[in-house]
Amino acid sequence: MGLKFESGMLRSYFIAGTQDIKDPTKTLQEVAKQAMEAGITAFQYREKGPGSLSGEKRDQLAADLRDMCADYEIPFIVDDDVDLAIKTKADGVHVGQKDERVGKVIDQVDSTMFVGLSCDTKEQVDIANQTAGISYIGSGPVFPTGSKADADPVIGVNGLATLVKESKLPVVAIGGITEENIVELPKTGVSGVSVISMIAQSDDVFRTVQVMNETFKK
Ligand code: TZP
Ligand code: MG
Repeated sequence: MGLKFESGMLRSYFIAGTQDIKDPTKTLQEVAKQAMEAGITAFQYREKGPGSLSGEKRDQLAADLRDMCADYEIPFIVDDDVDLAIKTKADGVHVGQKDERVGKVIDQVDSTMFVGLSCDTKEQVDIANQTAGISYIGSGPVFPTGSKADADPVIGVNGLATLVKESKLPVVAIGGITEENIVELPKTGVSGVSVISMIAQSDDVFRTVQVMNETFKK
């Protein structure tokens, strides 16, 4: 526990909650374990939107996923819930611009927990550059996404490249990334990609993770 942040963790970053597993024959634990076995470099637990769990069920699932990440020595990151992050001794917590203010989150967590922030404008990146305690930025949606109902407008590959240039922090791309369009992303300077459906709905998780890791080879 308490893995120290490094930008290599952003290479193949899988984000998911129960709502993202659409195949009724699979569980999130099964898909997450396959993804870890295949070599994802980070996992974010994001239980949000229609079909998501709450209360005791969510807490138990978070604890299970936390343990799994520890076994595979990859960071367990909690989306937008500082209390859950603290309770599960998460390695990191990720917040968006509409979530709890990032300054407050940085104050609440101890220095061993890293903080990620979503930024999709130059102004937001500038503020992140000046805020001590942020480890990385997530930028997007790069392409149209079906996984977030309230997603901001698409920024495109050029928009992403502009934000990377502006950022002093490592950037991970998010939103609508597929095995086809991922090839467009290394040239933007991002450290890697964060994906929901590309893995959660993959017909071959091993192949998918391999594509991610090959695209962002060390
Ligand atoms: N934030 C911006 S886009 C997005 C989030 C959480 C959803 C990404 O999901 P997908 O399936 O990889 O497009
Ligand atoms: Mg959020």
